[in-house]
Amino acid sequence: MHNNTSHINYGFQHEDRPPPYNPPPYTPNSSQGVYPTVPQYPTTPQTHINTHHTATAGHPHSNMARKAARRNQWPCIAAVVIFTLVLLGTAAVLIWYFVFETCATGRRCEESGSCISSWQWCDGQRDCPGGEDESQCFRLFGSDFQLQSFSPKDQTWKPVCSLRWDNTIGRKACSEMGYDRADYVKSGQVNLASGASEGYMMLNTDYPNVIPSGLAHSYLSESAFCPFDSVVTLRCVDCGKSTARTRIVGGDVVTSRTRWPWQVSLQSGGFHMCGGSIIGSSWIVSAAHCFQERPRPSQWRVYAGYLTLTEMMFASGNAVSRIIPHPGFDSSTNDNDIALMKLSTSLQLSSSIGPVCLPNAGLYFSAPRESFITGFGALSSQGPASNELQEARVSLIDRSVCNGRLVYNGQITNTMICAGKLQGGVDSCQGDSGGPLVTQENSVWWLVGDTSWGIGCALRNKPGVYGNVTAFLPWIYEQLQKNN
Ligand code: 4AZ
Repeated sequence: MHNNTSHINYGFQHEDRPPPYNPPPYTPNSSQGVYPTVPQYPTTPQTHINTHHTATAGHPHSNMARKAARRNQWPCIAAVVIFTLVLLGTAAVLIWYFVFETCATGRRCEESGSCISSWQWCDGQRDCPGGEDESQCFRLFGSDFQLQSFSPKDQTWKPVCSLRWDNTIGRKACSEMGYDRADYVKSGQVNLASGASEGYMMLNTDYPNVIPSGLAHSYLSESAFCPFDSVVTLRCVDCGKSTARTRIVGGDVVTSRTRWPWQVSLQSGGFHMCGGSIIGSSWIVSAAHCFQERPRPSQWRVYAGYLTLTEMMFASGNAVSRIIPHPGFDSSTNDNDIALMKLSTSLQLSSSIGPVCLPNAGLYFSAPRESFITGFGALSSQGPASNELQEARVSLIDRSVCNGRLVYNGQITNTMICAGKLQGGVDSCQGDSGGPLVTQENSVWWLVGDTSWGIGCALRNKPGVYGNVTAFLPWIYEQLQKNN
């Protein structure tokens, strides 16, 4: 952290359907029109036959003539039948191709590649072999953590009515989102203005008197309203709690363990290398570039709950079981500079060791929002790591400003956020990488970014650049689920 003295977070919104699978939008009315229709042909050429009959009736040589006529008809009938069959066959192949090969009205399963119709996603039944059609069917919305469920019928997110909702199904929903069951906090309720949503999801009347198996989704049905307009709020992990008051000046030594309880030091060979943020009792968010040279979990220890590197020298830290760098990380541009670390054993959460919240859907953080960066990084460019944890107040900087000719001249991608001060003087620096950029909203602290790169430290027009956590949420939740 440089203490002398680099947006708009276009906020990940889970889009309109469960990420990370984004097929083309489903349009119930227009979809019928795109099927090739089967042409309607008569199955027997009756007019033709009748004509022959009437023409030959009552003729003296009628028997022979009729036989001859019938003989003459056969090629005709055969031709029509063959023609019809060929047409039907072609139509069937075209329909099959359209529905399954282009998967235009459905979505594709990851491994098998088979096409599943869009209403089969989030219907509570596993249709894909990997189960991804039922994998991201819940999300949390807004700073009050409203639970939303993906409606297969309307292909939109809908709030969940609190009627009959309990901790059993709350825990189930959190676990399906990727959170550790042990981290579950509570379910609550909030009153939405009447008609605030275009529809709701409600627990079936037989809940909880059903066998407690299957996905939480399979207990939900569409509903036009919620009794008392009461919808579910869900806390899957006790995140974003800090004793920090936001009125402080930038670039200070942190003297309270309960201020940034999610800050960790990632060490290799006994040296502080990078920062990280706790997001769950066994998960850390950091930067992908931290693990390029040391990709193996056994090469790392994670230190949580400390304010100085000296204290850590007398502690053993936590072992790491998995390191998952973003597959799209590009070391030449620093695009997608984010990684997840799973700990071998979960952390004992307390007031000095606790997770920061991942941004919920519907949360937009835009310039010049006040945010904080923390870390054990260098106090000046090329300097040594700081023994003490430092914090600094920065502002989010609009991406178009940060991409300006005098600033980063187009190098800031959608997976990046700039924060700092354009006049210079306050910034993150070497060793702060992977650490948090956080902001407070509704008394909760949210992880906006992970420290990634910059030109020098605290230079004028060269603010710090951070990974845009909002942009990575589909990927993050996918990893949490896979490794739950
Ligand atoms: C680094 O090398 C680094 N000024 C981190 C942040 C910044 C620069 C460099 C931002 O880890």
